[in-house]
Amino acid sequence: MTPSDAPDSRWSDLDRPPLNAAALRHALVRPGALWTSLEVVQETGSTNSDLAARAASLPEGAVLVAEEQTAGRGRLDRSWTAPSRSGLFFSVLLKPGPGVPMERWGWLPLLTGVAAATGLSRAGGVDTALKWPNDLLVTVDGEERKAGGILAERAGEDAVVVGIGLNVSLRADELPVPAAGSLALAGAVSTDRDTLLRAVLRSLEQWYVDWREAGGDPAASRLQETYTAGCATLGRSVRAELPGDRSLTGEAVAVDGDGRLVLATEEGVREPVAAGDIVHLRPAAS
Ligand code: BT5
Repeated sequence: MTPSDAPDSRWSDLDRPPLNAAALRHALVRPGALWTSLEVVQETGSTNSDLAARAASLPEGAVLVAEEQTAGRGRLDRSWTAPSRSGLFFSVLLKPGPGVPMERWGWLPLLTGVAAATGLSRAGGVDTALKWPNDLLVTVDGEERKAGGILAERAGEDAVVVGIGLNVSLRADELPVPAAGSLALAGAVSTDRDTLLRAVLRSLEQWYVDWREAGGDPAASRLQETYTAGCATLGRSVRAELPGDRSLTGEAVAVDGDGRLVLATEEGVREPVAAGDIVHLRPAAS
């Protein structure tokens, strides 16, 4: 092996420079801003777990970023894996407060998806689509691939920790599962992680503050329509794998006011799905 392709050589890191925590802090953490602190750690198990453990003692707006996670988590005890510095792995602490009724907190993962997609298209020059509820898709060689995932978890009475994992420079031979993709593989114009993280956090701040000011109303904050416009699941024939080993097949026709995916089944019934995994059965019409 030559030094440049030896995975553990220091030369291999030239393609994957570390994040610049001081510059990120300078750009994002200011008086009056949502973001109140930003910490970058070299390695941890899971940024969601770390932030959840500190949720009671930290103010809203804490951001924790890891260069590498050794026990990154997805939903339902699944894992999120990616090589060191190959992407962005971070969590934010949000405390929507009494102005947002708790039944609307379910919009937070969807809001985060909209914010990430908007930020990435602006800063990365890459088009991402949302797969309900929480995946960010990119197109690689004409195929939809998962380049990002979102995990929102309650932390005590008043807080939610939202974690984002995003594949930035992952190469084809590094993909953890065949359905994965990365911004680089999708032809992003920028794969600079500082730039991308700044853009995603700025966008998240804007969407979250507007949504909170609207009392969490997904229509008034235009969240519902923006999610709908960016959602690759809508208009598709899908299978919803539901809790308890049940499944439901139909056409995804809407995302309702509670953030649920509404399926029109063959029996002509409209069934809202609140939680579950969605399998896209047919490719998008376009
Ligand atoms: C998710 O779960 O997609 C949410 C992932 C959230 C990860 C972030 S990283 C920062 C923060 N700290 C954490 O510990 N977690 C959050 P889910 O929809 O359950 O999808 C998990 C599935 O995605 C796995 O079972 C794999 O099939 C697949 N997967 C794992 N790693 C992947 C990757 N790097 N790229 C694409 N797919 C991946």
